[in-house]
Amino acid sequence: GAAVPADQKQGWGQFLKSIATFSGDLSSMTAPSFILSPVSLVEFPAYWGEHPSQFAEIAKGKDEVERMVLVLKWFIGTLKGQFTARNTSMGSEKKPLNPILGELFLGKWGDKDGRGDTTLVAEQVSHHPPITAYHIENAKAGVTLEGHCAQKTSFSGRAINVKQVGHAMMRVKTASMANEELYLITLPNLVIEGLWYGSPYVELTGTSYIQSTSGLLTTLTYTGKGYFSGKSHSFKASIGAGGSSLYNIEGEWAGVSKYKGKSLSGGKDDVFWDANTPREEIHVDDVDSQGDMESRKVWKTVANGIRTGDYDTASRDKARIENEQRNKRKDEAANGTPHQLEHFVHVDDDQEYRQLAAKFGGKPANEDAYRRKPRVH
Ligand code: 0T9
Repeated sequence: GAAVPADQKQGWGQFLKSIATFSGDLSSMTAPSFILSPVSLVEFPAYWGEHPSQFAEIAKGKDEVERMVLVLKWFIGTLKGQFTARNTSMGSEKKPLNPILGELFLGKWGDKDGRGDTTLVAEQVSHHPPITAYHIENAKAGVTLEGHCAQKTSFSGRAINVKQVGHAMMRVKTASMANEELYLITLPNLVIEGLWYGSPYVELTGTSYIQSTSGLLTTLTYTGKGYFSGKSHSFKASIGAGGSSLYNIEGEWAGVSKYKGKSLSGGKDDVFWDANTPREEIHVDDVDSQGDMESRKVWKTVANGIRTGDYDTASRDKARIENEQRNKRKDEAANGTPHQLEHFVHVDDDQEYRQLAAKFGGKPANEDAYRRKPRVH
């Protein structure tokens, strides 16, 4: 295919072969330069916040049913960014930079029309395997999202199958609500296709859930081209209570989706979400005023090399960073001073996850979590 530069065809073939025989952590593999992204995986949690108005709006739902519909709308609204943004900005899915332990991505979406500020704190809480923890908050609205993400990958011969490990928990609490509502959000599986042509893209598969302490459950199923819908990037969602469905939505998560039948406003077959709604980019400090662990500061030289085609400089600085990291870990082991997380605390058995999983028969029954450390005001 035309996507692989002539001088990298051999390297790309070798890379695919090594994926086939390699099990586990793809992020640590060396890939041909044409497929490298200058962006670290620690930045990815920002996709959850790129529709800050929809995030804040969740709190405006007048009851638990409206709030669940709004949580689903916000969730669907994030998918186009999460899974097609690299294709749009760089022509294909690309291999992100593998974050170092403790790497940070900090930023915010400013207030607009009184919706309040939305802040993001993301931290690489494990390097091997790679795990990113994140916390997104709109304090004014009373909406918080906290979660972590890791991936388990396998190769099918044609595509890379990615199982997302981890979950997200959304908290909603407004003055008019007696209790905080929790929404346990599980994550869909991915298939990375288009590998043989050197132009990878993501398709979503399987099922994911949004499970609320209110008793409401949303079930999402994802399909691609050639499946029953015939269209890529498709989904169906059903919001239900105790086995009966209240609202059904279907369509394309990177395009338009509609209610099937009754909609929240009382209409019929109304548009649910139009993914052409512009995403709002997060605001991040200038690299030069960032702290030493902040992602764009850490990777400044590498990212610049990748962007300008100076791959020698990029790989030299990447080797320097990796070397420094190895020495750091050695020193920590020798001194008995293990790395400390800056913004998160690891919990082995997340009680909130356990309760919600039990309520809905969710699997697994328990999971670990990373919780934002209490802040001193
Ligand atoms: C959480 C998201 C995740 C991270 C990425 C699989 C992947 C790393 C994880 C799951 C976000 O909320 C959503 C979107 C895209 C996912 C990435 C797509 C991808 O290809 C990478 C993997 C590790 C690779 O880089 C595979 C090798 C590469 C040659 C394919 C482009």
